[in-house]
Amino acid sequence: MDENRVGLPLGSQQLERWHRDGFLILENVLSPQEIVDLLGEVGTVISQHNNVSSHNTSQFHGKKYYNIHNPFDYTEGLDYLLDHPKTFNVVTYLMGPYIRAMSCHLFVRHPCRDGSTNLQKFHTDSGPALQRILPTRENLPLQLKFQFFLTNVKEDNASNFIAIPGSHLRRVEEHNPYCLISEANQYLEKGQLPPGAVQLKLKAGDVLIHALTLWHAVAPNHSNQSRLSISIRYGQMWFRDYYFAAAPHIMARMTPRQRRLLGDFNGETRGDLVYRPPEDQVSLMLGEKARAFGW
Ligand SMILES: O=C(O)CCC(=O)C(=O)O
Ligand SMILES: [Fe+2]
Repeated sequence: MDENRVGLPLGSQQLERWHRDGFLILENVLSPQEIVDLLGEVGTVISQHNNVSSHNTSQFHGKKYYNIHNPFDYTEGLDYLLDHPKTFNVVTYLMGPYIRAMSCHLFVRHPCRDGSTNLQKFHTDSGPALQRILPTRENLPLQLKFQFFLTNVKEDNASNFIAIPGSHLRRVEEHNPYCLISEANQYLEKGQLPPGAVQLKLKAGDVLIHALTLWHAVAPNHSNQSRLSISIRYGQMWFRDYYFAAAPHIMARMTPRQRRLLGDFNGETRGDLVYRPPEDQVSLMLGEKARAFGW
């Protein structure tokens, strides 16, 4: 298929890398002005969330590395990331139209020398059962995370996302309720990286996509800059949300597509099944791309 003619959002080499590695970096997604604006919004979120521990993960992850839940509660300036014109085509191309946004998190990674939190250990996302459901090329992904980087990560040990390329297809042999992977973490305990692990380098404005079964960890941050990024997790629509029931006043300000992504069917399910969305689901999510994307 001529992907330029039909406007497919990923080229065949990118798609190949995605399937092979379990992650993909989309470069220069955000414009310089968007980065400035989003950093301003992030400042608002950090100050307004006021360190209330039920609004972040600092009780589990510590004061240096934590995730702020649901930043839409503090500003409307991030709403558009849900269906950002440059990423949403990729989301729907990979996942299809029957999806929802399951979470939005602000990841705060301050300078920090030690490596003791679970985030810094190799893990998979989304729990021990999904750890045992490996993706295939033919199947739609169950979930994907899109992470918008707002600061540069150009050196090693600057809070890099560490990935083991191809590990999304590898079965984890043990059961750990936090999905920690001891066969990889034993290297970290010796101050080493496991074989094949890479500390990813990204620029502010790049977006990292990764599969939930990718073995990944976060490097310590020996730089003098906090690493800031915003993560949106998409799942097939029968998945649950993560800390993420958007309040009615937040839904009210959003577009119909953003509301639908947050699980609002406007009372119009087809039949009596909660996961069967209204007739316009495909056109709302894919618009004129529906046929080219195979729907
Ligand atoms: O900070 C990152 O880049 C990744 C965080 C992470 O792995 C997680 O929240 O599960
Ligand atoms: Fe993770």
